[in-house]
Formats: sequence, structure tokens, C-alpha cells
Amino acid sequence: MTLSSELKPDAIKHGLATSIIGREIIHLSSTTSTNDVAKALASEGAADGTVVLAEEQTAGRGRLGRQWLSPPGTSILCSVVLRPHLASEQAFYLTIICSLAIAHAIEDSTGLHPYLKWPNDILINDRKVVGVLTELELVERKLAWAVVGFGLNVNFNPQDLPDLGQEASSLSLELGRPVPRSQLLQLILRELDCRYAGLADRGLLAIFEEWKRHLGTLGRQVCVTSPEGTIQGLASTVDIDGALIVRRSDGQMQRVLVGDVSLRPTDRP
Ligand code: BT5
Repeated sequence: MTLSSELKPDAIKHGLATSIIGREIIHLSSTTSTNDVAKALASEGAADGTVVLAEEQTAGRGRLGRQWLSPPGTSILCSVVLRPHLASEQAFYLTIICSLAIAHAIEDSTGLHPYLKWPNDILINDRKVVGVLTELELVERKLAWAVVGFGLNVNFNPQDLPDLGQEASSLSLELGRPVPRSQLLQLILRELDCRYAGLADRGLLAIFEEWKRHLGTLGRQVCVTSPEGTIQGLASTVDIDGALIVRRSDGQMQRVLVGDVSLRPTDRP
């Protein structure tokens, strides 16, 4: 398998040995957004764990209508249909298990040290390498299904894209060599499979503790932009409901449930 070859569902399934994630894998050369495809499949009854992959997205999405950019054939663009037994307010645990799975797989396969940034990013050396977008379908306020999508920058230099620049990185940029996508994706799907089963077996608390340990933003000075405005302070901890707790400079603790965090420039190493 060459580094530039397309991801092949049969090769990914071969030896995958997961119980739920990736039993069905759909690969597209180009699509608008793998999340859109996975959502359409989920609404038609696609099985728990169905994986949708694309080499190229023409309308890759982040949160709040933001764009996800990736040159064709360079990234892992993946969305997974999940049908968990969770209350809708616990659905952020799906973002968490996916982020933990990706971070572990990157560390195991490359030796790099990724960390999670609240609420949905994975960074290496303070630059974004992965974004996760979870979308939910609620029926009578109950979680019917979810699609967890992620974009992982593998073999391109984000600094070549004018809209990304210094804030983004990729595995090949960090390592100075290209990375085979297929093996890495297999590892991610396996790690996700364990943690998805773990939601039922080990419970949310064990996942919560693992999340806290990997949240590299805790203990750092941050600027948080949320619908309520912008605050600065120390990212001190997270709550079991996913909220980030920030100690503001006046000593007040503030909970943030929805927002974006940036590391304060003075705190950069
Ligand atoms: C995210 O949103 O980070 C979630 C991105 C999820 C993308 C995946 S790809 C597969 C699936 N299909 C989709 O259509 N989406 C999912 P957010 O936190 O809103 O961050 C978006 C911001 O990240 C953008 O406004 C850019 O500043 C930045 N960005 C865009 N592309 C990037 C890239 N390749 N690497 C690093 N940062 C990027």
C-alpha cells in the first residue's frame, strides 16, 4: 500500500477486530461532508458503528457553520453513526470518547504527544491537528442517534493553506515524514470501539476521569469566547456535565458550557 493511495474499506476491515465500530465502512472519493452522508444513512436506519470516509469534502464543516479544510487525499475525514444508550445531555461523551481514541492512536503509532483542548480539538505542540463535530438526532427530546465526525490532518502542510496558517499542524509536519493513513485509521476505530463499549461497561465516570487527564488546557491561562461574551482566566477544571470551569482574574469561578478556548499568548511555551 503506497502512502498516497486511497483508503480502502476492505483493507481497513481486514484484521480490524472491533465489535461495533466499522462493521460497515463506506468510502467516497468526494462528497460534501461525511457528516451529511452519515446523517442521511442514520436516518435511513444505518447500523450502530457505520463508518463513512471521504478523500475529499467540498463542504467540510466545523461547529457554528465554520469550514473544515483539507486538500484531497491528505487527511482522515471520517464520520461514525452511533446509537448509544445515553441521555441527550450526556451526548458530549461521544465527542470525548472519539477524541481520546484519536489521541491514543496518534501517540501509539507516531510517538507524538497530542492533547485535548476543550471542547472538541486535539492539538500537538499547541497547534490544531484534529477537529471533532458531533451532531445529534433527538426524538421527543431523547437521543435517537448521533454522528461523530472528525478531520485529522495527516499528510499535508496546513501552512500552505492561506486560511489555516500557524494555528494548524499535521502529523507529517510534526514528524517530518508522511504517515500511512490506513493503519492509523484502524487503530482509531479500535480505540473508539473499546471506549464505546466502555460507556456501558465502565460507565461515564471512568471516561470523565480519562478526559480530565488528557485535557492539556487545564491549568493554563485561557481566553474563552462564549455566547455570554469573552472571559479570561485560568482553566481550572471541568464538570461531569462537560462544562469548563474558569477562574477569572477577580477570583470568581465561571462555568462555560458552549464556547471556544484559545491559549493566552503569554502562556505559550
Ligand atoms: C471543528 O470545528 O474543529 C470540527 C471539525 C470537524 C471536521 C470533520 S471532517 C469529517 C466530518 N465532516 C464534516 O463536515 N465535519 C467533520 P470548530 O471547532 O468549529 O473549528 C473550525 C475551525 O478550525 C475553522 O474555523 C478553522 O479556523 C479551523 N480549521 C479548519 N480546517 C482545519 C484543519 N484542517 N486543521 C486545523 N484547523 C482547521
